[in-house]
Amino acid sequence: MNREEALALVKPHLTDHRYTHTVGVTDTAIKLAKRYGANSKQAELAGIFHDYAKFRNKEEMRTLVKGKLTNNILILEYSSELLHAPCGAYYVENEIGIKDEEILNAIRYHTTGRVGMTLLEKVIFLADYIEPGRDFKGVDEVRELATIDLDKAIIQMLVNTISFLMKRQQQVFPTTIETYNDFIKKQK
Ligand code: DGI
Ligand code: FE
Ligand code: FE
Ligand code: FE
Repeated sequence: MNREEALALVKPHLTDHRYTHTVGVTDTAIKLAKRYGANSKQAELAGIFHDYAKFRNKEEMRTLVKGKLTNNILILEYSSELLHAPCGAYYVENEIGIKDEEILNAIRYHTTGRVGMTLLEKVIFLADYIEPGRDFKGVDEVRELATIDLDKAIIQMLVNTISFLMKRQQQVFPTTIETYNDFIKKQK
């Protein structure tokens, strides 16, 4: 599947704003892949499809988690924003037909990360945060770090995200904390 075919498949599932974000993530992921030695074709497809399920019906996704994705059952106790990542991986495999487990994992873990992330997973995780359309507080510092050190950039991204959630007194999913701890441990 080439870029244009993939973009045409994802577009009907997204708003214009989310489609622009998707193209931004894709191009950022390709750049990060080239900089850090990941496969840029995998980065391209993972970027294009990472938010495939962003606007899927939440009840449909909760039912999917309770049925076929019971490994992810804990997310039902947290923000409904977490559903689109594992459910997206499932839909991309079954509706789009992508079978590359590395691409599917990059989609699956793009919101929370996980312990022991692969290079491709890191590339998508970070690209989602720093793509040019993002305007989070502190994003420029992460963009700067991203040119120098992938793991350091991800640590700063996680500090920002976890702090953001905590300042708003929102729940933080345990995997997000575990991901942060895993990166910190590996820095030492
Ligand atoms: O889908 P995007 O908006 O492009 O970005 P994303 O997939 O990283 O989703 C981020 C959303 O998830 C954001 O609104 C914050 C929310 N969220 C809720 N709980 C958690 C969380 N994000 C992380 N990383 N960890 C959480 O525990
Ligand atoms: Fe997302
Ligand atoms: Fe993200
Ligand atoms: Fe995204």
